[in-house]
Amino acid sequence: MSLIPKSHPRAKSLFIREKLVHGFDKGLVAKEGLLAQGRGEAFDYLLGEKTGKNAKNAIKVAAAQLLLAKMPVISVNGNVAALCPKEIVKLSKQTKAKLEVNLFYTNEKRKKAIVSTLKKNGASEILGINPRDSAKLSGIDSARRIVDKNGIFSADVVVVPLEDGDRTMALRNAGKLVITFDLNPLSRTSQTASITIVDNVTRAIHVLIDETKKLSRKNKKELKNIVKNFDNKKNLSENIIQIKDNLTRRAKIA
Ligand code: PTJ
Repeated sequence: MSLIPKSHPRAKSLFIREKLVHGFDKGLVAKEGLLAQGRGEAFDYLLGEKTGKNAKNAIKVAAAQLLLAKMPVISVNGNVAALCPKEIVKLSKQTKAKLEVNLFYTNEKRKKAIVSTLKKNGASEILGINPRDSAKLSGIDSARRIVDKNGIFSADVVVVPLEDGDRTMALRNAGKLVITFDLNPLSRTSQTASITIVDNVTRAIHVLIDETKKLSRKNKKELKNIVKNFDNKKNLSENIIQIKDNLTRRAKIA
């Protein structure tokens, strides 16, 4: 039972934290994943803890891009499996994206726990677990270089939520379009991805699911028009300005 009263002024944030701690206790999350959440929380606070217009804009473009993809793949790590497993499976079904477990702090036991959680939440096929299907991504030294030849290795669009800094560039250099969720607009992943959703994955994933549903009625030409004019660097810069404006407002009140 949760010790957090629903009336607590920071209840929402504390519930997310609790999800991650439960995920750690169930063997899904790396210890370092708890710290990663802390860094995310700090940026979330500065962004105003809501899905702002810049995030909504990136989400719409990401939805269009996922629907245009020939072979989209969603990469799942420990934090994502703990925070939003049901939603990740839903997104994969709605966009016909494959699911692949790919860990930075690789660990067979944790992989199995993640697979079992995804299956409990409705996933049928999960890639990244059969060593016979593994392939190496070049330009990266971490365990994340080992990918599935039927998944990330062959994908044209890869979704990498809450990513450490070293893989996005390698994926881009391999010619893939990369979509990430990252609360830190300054991170290497944010700066090198093709589409960065600067928002808490626990909020943004719902908006992305709704958006893919809405856009699934559009034709290819209309989807391409949505993607065409998106400038990720500009969107990131607007997110940084959003933080600056929030701070300016708070400084005035104080
Ligand atoms: O499960 P593994 O072994 O693959 O490891 C996963 C972690 C997250 C530990 C690993 O990828 C890592 O160390 O990531 P980093 O380098 O800490 O980067 C994670 C990024 O995600 C940071 O920029 C955080 O600000 C951001 N972040 C953290 N929590 C959230 C988030 N972004 C969106 N939503 C969140 N809830």
